[in-house]
Amino acid sequence: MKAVASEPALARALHRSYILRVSSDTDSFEFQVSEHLRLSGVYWGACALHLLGELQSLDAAQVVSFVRSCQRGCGGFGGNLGHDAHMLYTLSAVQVLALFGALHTVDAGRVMRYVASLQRPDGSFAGDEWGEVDTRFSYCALCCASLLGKLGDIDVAAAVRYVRACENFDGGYGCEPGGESHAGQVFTCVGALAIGGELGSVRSEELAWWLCERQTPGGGLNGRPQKARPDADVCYSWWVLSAMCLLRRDGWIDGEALRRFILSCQDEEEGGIADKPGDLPDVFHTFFGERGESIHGTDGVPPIDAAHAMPASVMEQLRAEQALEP
Ligand code: GRG
Ligand code: ZN
Repeated sequence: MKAVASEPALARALHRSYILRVSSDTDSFEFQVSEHLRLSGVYWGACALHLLGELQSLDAAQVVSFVRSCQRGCGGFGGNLGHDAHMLYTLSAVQVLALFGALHTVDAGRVMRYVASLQRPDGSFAGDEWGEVDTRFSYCALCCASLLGKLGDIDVAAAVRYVRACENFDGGYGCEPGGESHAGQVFTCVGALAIGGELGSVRSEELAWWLCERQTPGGGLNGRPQKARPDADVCYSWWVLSAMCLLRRDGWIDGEALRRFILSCQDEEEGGIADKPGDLPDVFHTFFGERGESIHGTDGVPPIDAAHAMPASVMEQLRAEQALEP
């Protein structure tokens, strides 16, 4: 009898070991080059472990203590110890604390004073005190405020107005008004509008067409049509798919073809998922690759709250706790 080749599957045990290895091997190349964005690395790694049902493999007290030690006097968080506060790392900090059920260990009002201080009169948000404005930061601000149950601390109506001004003729969104549509920015804008309660303002049909045209013949997703070649990258499983889920049109993507592409990017020997087949894996693409796997509940990856970029179970717990607060 002929041997039947086994179906490719998510290498769960290998990915768990990979994440634990790169989180603890402080001499490794990956660890050294990600020094400036450690807090986001902790978020990607912890979320990836959570999706594998392995969050308990991390020392919660140690992680929470590290996150808290990155908080600066202004209330925001830096990417690592002693680094300047930035909106990106403030969101990562809040997400990691939420993941470990430790949001109560920070003064939410203080964090929100930092976030609100970066909102400008036109409703946009700067990333830090140096003033770069981008819809990524609008998303970070709205997501932080929502996770902390403090949307009332920022001007949500103005924030939503600014994001809507970044919509393009193709239904997509850019980093600022007039900026080219890019799947990453589409995620941040649709996520921001979802959190701000204005998902209804998205031109869903046009945008969902634009998003599903990001799927390449190889099954993977790319970020924009203007590329010289249709270069698929695993992280677009997050940016494209999450926006599609929020628009309730994720069925427009060929999930099986996407799954095959993601599985072809995993390192079958050492664990981890890379951006493209044959590249070296990293924690960022491992998390986003697992997310792509969660689309049809394949490989036991649990559902995700697409707007907050968090496991759905964590969001349910958080909302239940917030409902009990006085
Ligand atoms: C909590 C999930 C989460 C996100 C926080 C930082 C952020 C908010 C969102 C980033 C959104 C974004 C702009 C993603 C794009 C990342 C990416 C692959 C950029 C590469 O850009 P190009 O133009 O890529 O080099 P392509 O693939 O188009 O060449
Ligand atoms: Zn990528």
